[in-house]
Amino acid sequence: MAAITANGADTLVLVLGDQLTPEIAALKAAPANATLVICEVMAEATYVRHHKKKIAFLFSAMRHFAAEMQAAGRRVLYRRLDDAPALSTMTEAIAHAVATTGATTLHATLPGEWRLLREMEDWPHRLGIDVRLHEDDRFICARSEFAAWAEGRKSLRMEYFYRDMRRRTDLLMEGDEPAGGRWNFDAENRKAAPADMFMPDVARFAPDDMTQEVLDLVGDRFADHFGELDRFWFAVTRKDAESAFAHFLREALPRFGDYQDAMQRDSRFLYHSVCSIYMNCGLLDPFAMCCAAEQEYFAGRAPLNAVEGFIRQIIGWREYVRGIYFLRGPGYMRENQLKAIRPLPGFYWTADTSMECLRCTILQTREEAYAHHIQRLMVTGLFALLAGVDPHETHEWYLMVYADAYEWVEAPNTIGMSQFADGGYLASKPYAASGAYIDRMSDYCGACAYDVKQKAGAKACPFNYLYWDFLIRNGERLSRNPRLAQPYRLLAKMSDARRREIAEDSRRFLSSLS
Ligand code: FAD
Ligand code: DLZ
Ligand code: SF4
Repeated sequence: MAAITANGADTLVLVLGDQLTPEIAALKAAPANATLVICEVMAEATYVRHHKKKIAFLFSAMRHFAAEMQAAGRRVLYRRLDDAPALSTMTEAIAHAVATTGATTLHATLPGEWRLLREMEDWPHRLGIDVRLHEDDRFICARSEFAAWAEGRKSLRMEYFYRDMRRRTDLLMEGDEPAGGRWNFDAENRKAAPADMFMPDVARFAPDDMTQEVLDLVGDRFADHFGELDRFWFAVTRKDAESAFAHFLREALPRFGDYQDAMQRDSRFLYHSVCSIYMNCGLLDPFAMCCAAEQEYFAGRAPLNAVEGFIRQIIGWREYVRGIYFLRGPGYMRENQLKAIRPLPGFYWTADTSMECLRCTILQTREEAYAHHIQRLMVTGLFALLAGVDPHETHEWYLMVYADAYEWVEAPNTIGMSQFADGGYLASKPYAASGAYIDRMSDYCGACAYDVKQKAGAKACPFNYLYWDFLIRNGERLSRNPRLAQPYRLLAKMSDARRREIAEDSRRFLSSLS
C-alpha cells in the first residue's frame, strides 16, 4: 500500500498501533473528513526491544487497518518504517504530518503508556497545534471513575472492584444477585490437566502478501531482537480476530475454567482464549466478548465456572490493572519495595536452563510471543521473585517478549502482582511457592533434571530452597502479613541446621546464575 498524502485537511486523527478500532474515541470526535495518521516508527519498536513477532503483528495489523479505513472512504496518511524522510519518533512523525498537511488540530485517544502521554503533552508547545486528547472508551471504567472508586479505600482488592463492574455491566446478574448465587467460582478452576486429554489448537491464519512483506521487513530491520518470526499465525484483521474468538467460544470456553491454571509441556494454549493480543490492539471489543461468552452460558453450551472466570479476567482484572496503572503514575515502574537487585539471568533470553518449567515457558515465549497467565505468574515470575531479580528488569522483559504487552496492563501484573515490588498495593501477598505448586499444576517436573521431591542438595528443585530463602530474606517486611502466617510459623520452628542448609543451597545456586 502506497503512502497517501492528504490535501488541505486541517484536522488530523492519530491512531496508534494499539488503537485499531474504527469507533475509537478520537475518530468519533473528529470530523469525518479528517485525515487519519498511522505511523510505523522506530522509537515505538525499540524503546524496549520488542519481540520480532510483536512488531510484525502490529505493523501488519496497522497496515490492514489503514487499508480498511481507506476502503471505507477515510483519508489516511500512513507512514511505513522505511518511508523517506527517515523519522524515528512519534513526535517527528506528527511534526511531518502537520507540515505536509497544514493541519492545525490533532485528535488523539489517550495512549496506554505514561511515556507516550508525556511526549504527546508536549506537542501543542513543540508543534504549535491544538491537541485534543480523548478518554479511551474501549475500557468500561474510565480513569476518573477508577480513581473515585479507589478514593478513601484502605485496600484496593480486585474482588470488590469486580463486583461493582458486574453490577454496572449487568453481566451474569439475576436482578441484584450474581448468577448461580456466587460472585466467583475460582475455587473450581484449579484442576491439573490429565495427560491424555484432548486439547484444542488455537485458530491460525496464514500470512497474506501484506503480512509477508512486514515479516521480511522485521526480519531485516530487527534481526537482533528477541524471538522467532517463523510460523506466524496471528490474525491481523478484525474479521480474522473475530473468527479466532468464535473458535475459542466453540472449542475451548467450556473447559476454560477447569484448566485455567494448568500447564502442559506439549500444549501451549490449553483452553485459553489467546485473545489479549487482539483485544489490546483494538481488533476485538472486550465488552462484546463478555456478552458473547455470557450467551454461551445462557444457551447451556458453557458452564458457569468457565464463563464467570472468563468474564472476571476481562471486566475484573483487565480493567482493574489499568486503573492501578494510571492511579499510581509513572513512578510505579521503578517501585522496588523488596529491594531486589539481582540482574535478570541470561537464560530468560536463551532458554538454556536445566529447570524444565522455565526452559519450556521461555522457549514457548521465544517462538510464540505468548505464554498463558500461570506460566507468566508461577514460572518466570515466581523464579524472578524468589531469586530477587530487579523488578524493573523483570518488567522490561515482560514488556518486550509478549505480543499483548503494553505498560498499562503489563506493569501492574509484573511490578504488583508478580514481583510484589509495590509492597502489596495490588496483591495481598506475594505469589511465592515451592516446586510443589508447579508439580501439582503441570507435567514439567517429570521431565526435569531436578527432583521436585528433594528439599536440599544439588539435585533438589531450586524452587524448594529459594522459597524459604525468599521468606527468610524478606522476613522483616513480610512476616507480619496475616496471609503468610503459616509459612512464617513453620519457619520459626525450623532448626538452625536446616536454615543453614537453605542458605547454602540458595547461595550456591544463585551464584551459578552469574
Ligand atoms: P485468557 O486466559 O484467555 O484470559 C482472557 C482474557 O482475560 C485475556 O485475554 C486478558 O485480556 C484478560 N486477563 C486475564 N488475566 C489478566 C490479568 N492478570 N490482567 C489483565 N488482563 C487479564 N496481559 C496482557 O494482556 N498483557 C500483558 O503484557 C500482560 N503481562 C503480564 C505479566 C505478568 C507477570 C503476568 C503475571 C500477567 C500478565 N498479563 C498480561 C495477564 C495475563 O497473563 C494475560 O492477559 C493472558 O495470559 C493472556 O492470554 P489469553 O488471552 O489466552 O488469556
Ligand atoms: C508496540 C508498538 C510498536 C512496536 N510500534 C508502533 C508503531 O510503529 N506505531 C505506533 O503507533 N504504535 C506502535 N506500537 C504501540 C505503541 O507503542 C503504543 O501505542 C504505546 O506504547 C501506548 O500504549
Ligand atoms: Fe521446575 Fe522444579 Fe519441577 Fe524442575 S522440578 S520443572 S525446576 S518445579
